[in-house]
Amino acid sequence: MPILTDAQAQLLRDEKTYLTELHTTLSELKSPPADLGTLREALVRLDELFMIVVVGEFNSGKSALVNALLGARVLPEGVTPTTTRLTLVKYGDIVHETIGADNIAILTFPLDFLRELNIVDTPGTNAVIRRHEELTRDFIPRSDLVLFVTSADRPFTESERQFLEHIREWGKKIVLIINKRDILENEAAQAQVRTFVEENARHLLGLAPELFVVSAKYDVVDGKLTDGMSALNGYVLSWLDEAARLRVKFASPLGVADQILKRAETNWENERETLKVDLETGETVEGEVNVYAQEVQDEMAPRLAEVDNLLLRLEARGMDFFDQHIRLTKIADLARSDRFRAMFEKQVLAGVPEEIEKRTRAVVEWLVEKDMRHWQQVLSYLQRRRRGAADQLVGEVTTSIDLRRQALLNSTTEAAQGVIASYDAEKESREIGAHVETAVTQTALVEAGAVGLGTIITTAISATAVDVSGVLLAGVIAILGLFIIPYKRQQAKERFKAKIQDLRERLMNVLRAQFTSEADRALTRLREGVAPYLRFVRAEKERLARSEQQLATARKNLAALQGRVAREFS
Ligand SMILES: Nc1nc2c(ncn2[C@@H]2O[C@H](COP(=O)(O)OP(=O)(O)OP(=O)(O)O)[C@@H](O)[C@H]2O)c(=O)[nH]1
Ligand SMILES: [Mg+2]
Repeated sequence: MPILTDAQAQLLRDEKTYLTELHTTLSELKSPPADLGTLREALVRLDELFMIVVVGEFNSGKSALVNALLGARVLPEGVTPTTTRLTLVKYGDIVHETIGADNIAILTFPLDFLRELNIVDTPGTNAVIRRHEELTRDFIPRSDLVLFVTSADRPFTESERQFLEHIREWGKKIVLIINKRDILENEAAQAQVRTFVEENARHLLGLAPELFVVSAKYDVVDGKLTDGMSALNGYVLSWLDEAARLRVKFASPLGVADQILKRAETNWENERETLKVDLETGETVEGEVNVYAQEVQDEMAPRLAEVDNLLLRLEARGMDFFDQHIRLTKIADLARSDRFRAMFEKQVLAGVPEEIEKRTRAVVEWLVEKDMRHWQQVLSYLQRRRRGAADQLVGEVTTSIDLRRQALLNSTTEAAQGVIASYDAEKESREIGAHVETAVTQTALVEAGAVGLGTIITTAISATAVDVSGVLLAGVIAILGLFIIPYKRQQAKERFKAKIQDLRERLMNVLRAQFTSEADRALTRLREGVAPYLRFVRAEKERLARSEQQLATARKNLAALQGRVAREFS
């Protein structure tokens, strides 16, 4: 680095700080190691010499061109793909080649301008040896200025267009060189090629880059450069001007930062798209669970009401029975309580315990069926998401997040599948039914199979017991008809009503409590089943919100630095 002004020194420090911070941010955001490496190199490059990198398809004459600039044929030239490794030419008192880090050849050469500029010869692109192109491609971010050499006999090929695009993405300064001018027959042909290359380059790069038409082989006369090569040499030497060099030197790492940041932004956008699908699935699954909870809540009451109605009808039948049978005309029946009891059981009670059991069982089955159905729904959502996520894994760069998502979807769907596969509705109903039964028993409502009805009958009947013989003997039938029987009837009805009321309350309470706890259990199981995936989705959402912030800050700071560089070297 040449001597810097205070402002430039500050700018340099800020730029280094920025690149370091960006590196930290992007490694947090899991940018690919290659990108992070490139960023680190950009930082190191700030302290290195200005680097001119010569690129182009194999056989276009890159090595010949560097040789011409050096004024000596130190680099091998050849018609087949010749240059196999990156060769950095730098100043040295003697011509000497060593192999440095990254398998890059370091060639020292005693030429003054090399004290300020390094020149790099690269393996050609579009050669059968694809590794050559890769080496050169990966080196582009490290360059400050790119000399793009195309051969006059095949100017601007498709592969050259692609490669040029790659260089442009890194924000590098590009100079175009049409080599082997001598191959073209006349000036008209030269002009034609020049126009063709210029137009294509303008189209691709947005502006026409500087362009030289040279003959690396023949623009050397008596050891002196002529024509195009002489002009190109002048151009290279013009970079000895410090201001020009500094401008590119300062801007170059920011171009690299811009490109790597762009990749991270694109990656973020892709992740957000994926998250969108996860969020949708998460919402649908959560919605399904809530629908389940709501449905159970809504449908429970009418279903229990059906059980309750049985008791209400029983009450009504009982009232009727007492009205019809506690009468003077039925005094004979009344006198025989065992017969009265049998009639009551037949006309009022018949089938009620079985009905209650049947209805309760229906509630159990409803609950079990509902549970099953919601598991199946949840499973189908998860499966759909799993298929989508699996498709995404194919062919693309897989991140740890992708793998984690897939693992979670796998385990969650497997858990759901497991629940469904092992779902024995009958067994489930039996178990819940047993729970319900136990609960009902524990409230002492069941008595010899009948739901507390025995007690009811006993209390109701005993109220009707009439000491008929004594009354008859007293010969006061009128009193019996007018007062005692209606009183007994009233008493029986009231007691029966009270008993039924009590029974209804207790039965409803215990059934409601039992079914609610069964439903809660099923709901908890469903919630717990999908919880890991939902937690993942929430965590992803938070992570992406944080990275969005970090990327925005990095982007803003980059723009500020680029502005400062532009102003400083305007
Ligand atoms: N006619 C003509 N031939 C040239 C010119 N420049 C280079 N050549 C020849 O083109 C062939 C390729 O030259 P190189 O310098 O090896 O080409 P390169 O671009 O370095 O090729 P790779 O290292 O394989 O990528 C050699 O035979 C050179 O002699 C030129 O200006 N005119
Ligand atoms: Mg070469």
